[in-house]
Amino acid sequence: MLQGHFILLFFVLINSCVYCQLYQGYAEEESIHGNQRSSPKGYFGKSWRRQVLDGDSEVPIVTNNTVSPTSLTGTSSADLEHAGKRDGKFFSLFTVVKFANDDCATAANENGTCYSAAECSARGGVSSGACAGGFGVCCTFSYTCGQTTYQNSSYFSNLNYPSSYDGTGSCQLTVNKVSSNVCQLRLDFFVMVLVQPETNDSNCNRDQFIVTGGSRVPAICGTNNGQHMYVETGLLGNSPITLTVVTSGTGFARQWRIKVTQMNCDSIGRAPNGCLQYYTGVSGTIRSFNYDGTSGRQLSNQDYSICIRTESNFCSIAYSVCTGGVYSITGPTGGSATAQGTPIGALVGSTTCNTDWLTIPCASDNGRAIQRGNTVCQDRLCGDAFASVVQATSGTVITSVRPFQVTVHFDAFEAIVPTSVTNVQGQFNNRGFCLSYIQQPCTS
Ligand SMILES: *[C@@H]1O[C@H](CO)[C@@H](O)[C@H](O)[C@H]1NC(C)=O
Ligand SMILES: *[C@@H]1O[C@H](CO)[C@@H](O)[C@H](O)[C@H]1NC(C)=O
Ligand SMILES: *[C@@H]1O[C@H](CO)[C@@H](O)[C@H](O)[C@H]1NC(C)=O
Ligand SMILES: *[C@@H]1O[C@H](CO)[C@@H](O)[C@H](O)[C@H]1NC(C)=O
Ligand SMILES: [Ca+2]
Repeated sequence: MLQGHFILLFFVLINSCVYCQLYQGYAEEESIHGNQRSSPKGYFGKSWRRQVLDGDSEVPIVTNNTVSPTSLTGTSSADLEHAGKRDGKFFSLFTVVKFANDDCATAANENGTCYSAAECSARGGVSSGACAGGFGVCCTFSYTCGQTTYQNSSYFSNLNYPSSYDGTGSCQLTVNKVSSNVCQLRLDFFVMVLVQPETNDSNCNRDQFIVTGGSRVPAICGTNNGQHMYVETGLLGNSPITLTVVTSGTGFARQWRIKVTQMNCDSIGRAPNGCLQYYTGVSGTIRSFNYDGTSGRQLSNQDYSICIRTESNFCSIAYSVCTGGVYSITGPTGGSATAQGTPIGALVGSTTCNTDWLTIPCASDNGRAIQRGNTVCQDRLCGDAFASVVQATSGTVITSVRPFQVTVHFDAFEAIVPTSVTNVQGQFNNRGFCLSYIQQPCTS
């Protein structure tokens, strides 16, 4: 359609303007990637049929001879050549600006996709702010309950977002692959505030965020702003993935806005198989779902892996509790409904850690298989202090087993244990974990 307009415009110009006879409708093309302009692709005055590649947009603009292409952005050797032409025999009547459909920042500082204004509205997007040097609009695609998306980088929000939602319902977004080469979805929870888990066993029995149609994803609830998940869609078949937010009962202001990015099978940003969460970078922070250093409780029924990309020239990784953060995944013992019992410290091994634990392969306090007290490294860690040896306080845990991975196993119970019962495996008021990681350079 755009091209139709373009050709029409071209003829109108040719038939009505004096230059056109003279210069034979000389047109040129500018390429812009994001805000960077690359070399003009060359003149195409003789070639009237052109292909617009998927992933690109084109905007025809009418120019005078007074408009300098160098005013778009920067200069390049192509510009000099261009300027020479303009000053010499030829000058342009109009230009077709071509740009990639890259990420852009909207006026509200969300990530959008750069499209021409016409494409943005044709695809059902909302434009907010300019991109591609002003030739495109930063376009976002927002969906809410009961809708279906066929669009990469879609946002799924509660009804009337940014207002909150308070009620009972099941709100679903159906996500179709944009191409058969999509293997994963990345879900970014910019805002994710649901009812907290119930207080007996910390199960999500009122509200839940669930994913169906792809790889197994734990149901979550509570507050999960800033968390993310990868969902495997499978290469074969084009069956959609469904994102569902179940809300139950009134008296709580829910709010969510989830970005859904489709990942190509061969994308370098793709998470390795089996990783619900995937982090890159030499250092960072990993947290359990519904983590909140003061009030959030660890969610029960969680089984998933957090993977960290091994950066080049790094051979091991050190984890420690985040500054000002908490770590409590089992313990303390002897809790009651109202009082915390005695802290149990760090516990290790599969005999002790048999309800809720983290698996960090060959975790040790020194990065070697034999650690303090001549004990061997441990795979399973639990308790209310984070260490690879049994001790009262948290320490640093190092492993050189690659790929770097922390596997979470939280069972279905967080019993408030009656005082009459001996609480062998204290599971009371657990808050989950926040761990900082730093990759350690290889030493020869
Ligand atoms: C064309 O040039 C005139 C001045 O010669 C200028 O006022 C006008 O804005 C220009 N039009 C475009 C589309 O650049
Ligand atoms: C936008 O994308 C960048 C990188 O892709 C990311 O770091 C940032 O958090 C995103 N922000 C929003 C609001 O989407
Ligand atoms: C929590 O435990 C109490 C006491 O056993 C029970 O009465 C109540 O129904 C339980 N609540 C839930 C949500 O399981
Ligand atoms: C979806 O958009 C992201 C950028 O936001 C891009 O990295 C990814 O390749 C796109 N996916 C597909 C299937 O084109
Ligand atoms: Ca538990």
